[in-house]
Amino acid sequence: MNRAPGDGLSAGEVARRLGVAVTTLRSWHRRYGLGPDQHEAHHHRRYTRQDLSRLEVMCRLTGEGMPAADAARAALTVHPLESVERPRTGSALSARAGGGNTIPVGGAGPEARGLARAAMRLDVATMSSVITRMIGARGVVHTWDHLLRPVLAGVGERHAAGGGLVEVEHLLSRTISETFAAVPRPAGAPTPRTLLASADEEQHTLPVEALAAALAERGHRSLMLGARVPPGALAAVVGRVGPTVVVLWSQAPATAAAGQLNGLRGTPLVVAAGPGWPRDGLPPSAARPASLGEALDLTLRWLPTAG
Ligand code: B12
Repeated sequence: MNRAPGDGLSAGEVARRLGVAVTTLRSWHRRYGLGPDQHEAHHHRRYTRQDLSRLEVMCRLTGEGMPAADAARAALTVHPLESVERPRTGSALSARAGGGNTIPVGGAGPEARGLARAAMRLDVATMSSVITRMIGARGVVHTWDHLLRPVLAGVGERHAAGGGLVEVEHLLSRTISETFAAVPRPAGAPTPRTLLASADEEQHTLPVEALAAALAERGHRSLMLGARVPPGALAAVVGRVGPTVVVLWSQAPATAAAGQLNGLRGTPLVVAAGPGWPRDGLPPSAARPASLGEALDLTLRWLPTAG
């Protein structure tokens, strides 16, 4: 949309611009007074640039996990209403913003709800800042378990229930990949001793990207082959690099042919990670972690202490 909001934007235009539902805008207006500043009787309300700025603050803060009432208060402080009486406080302000179109995150905290909202709005900047902040404050493993996993599982749940949300899933995945890749890799570390890959035809990679970032936090580089690694290619890299640890991710049984692990026999630690791998039929020496934390601990046990 090219028109500047000089003449005012309709609620639909504002909703599209901000990536929220029109019903959410109405609810923010009704509950918190974050509506169009100027309102002429018998005319549709038009949102000015000032109104839009206020709503942008509201979106950013709720995206970062701030409760809607607090975010509204902050938005009104940054860009106060000039010509309209500031509406109600108290019980109306403590109500939560609706929107209906949400990703379930179970009992996860406000950051997860904020990330889920930002993902629904396709708001990459907020997604990225929420994830980066938690990684900085709590580390990769905590961020994976308490922020990313609940939101990813919620996206999967919504998708399985009714299809759709593919664009949300893609953008969220890409943003997670980028934030993991931005975790600083230790400079001058020796050749990586850990090889990370997703199984043959396996497109899911985020869990191994999480492990690479968690290892980097502990001072270890790893070699990441990424998605859909054919067994021949995996064996070739193992032959060239001679890693101490190989982690192979399978998300679903369709990509979990046990034969892929055969070419890894000379590797001291082979980790068959992910829910795809069968309970039986894997080489007995293959480790089967139950979580990112466990996969990290297993791997670290085989690596020299990082200096
Ligand atoms: C993001 C995503 C994608 C992205 C992946 C992007 C990327 N770069 O990874 C894209 C869009 C590519 C994708 C594609 C597909 N996807 Co997908 N996807 C997901 C989603 C939403 C998250 C995946 C994820 O990272 N999960 C990781 C965590 C959140 O889940 P977890 O497996 O429960 O993890 C725990 C354990 O594995 C354990 N663990 C044990 N060992 C280890 C080791 C380590 C290192 C770690 C970190 C954890 C760990 O701890 C984890 C918790 O931390 C899931 C939903 C879900 N619930 O997972 C669907 C999901 C996995 N996908 C699904 C499907 C069907 C597909 C497609 C087939 C869709 C299609 N029709 O094309 C394709 C797959 C094609 C292929 N051959 O691989 C299904 C799988 C169903 C099944 N079991 O067979 C799911 C469950 C969605 C659903 N409910 O239907 N997907």
